Amino acid sequence: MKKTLALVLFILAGGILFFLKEHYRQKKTEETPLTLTWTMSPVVITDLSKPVLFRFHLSEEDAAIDLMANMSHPGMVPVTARVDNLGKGDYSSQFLLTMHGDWIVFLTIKLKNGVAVKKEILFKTAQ
Ligand SMILES: [Cu+2]
Repeated sequence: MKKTLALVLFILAGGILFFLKEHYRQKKTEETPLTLTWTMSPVVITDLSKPVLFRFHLSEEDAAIDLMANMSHPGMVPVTARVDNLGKGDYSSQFLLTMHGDWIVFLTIKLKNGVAVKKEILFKTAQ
């Protein structure tokens, strides 16, 4: 009888520990911020007739990224472009800029867990 009780308590304690561990892990994942680094090529944009290549690195692999670029002033037609997944958290996209000045790239990043994160990148052309 005592042995059975000890066994039940042991299993119960194990269950509680497992629950706490899972709960803690989930919470930690939600609080982990998504990091994004990026580069553009060319670094100095002078010629608008050639596309600009953007490379993104995310702390998350295999995200689905929607890209829209627009200028900081109103009245422009936004530019959209495909974002390719290069693997290991690397992504790339290239598109033509329609005007010199200040640009904003809007990224909508859909993670594998279904969460969507929005990021913005600011850059300007040489003129
Ligand atoms: Cu403009």
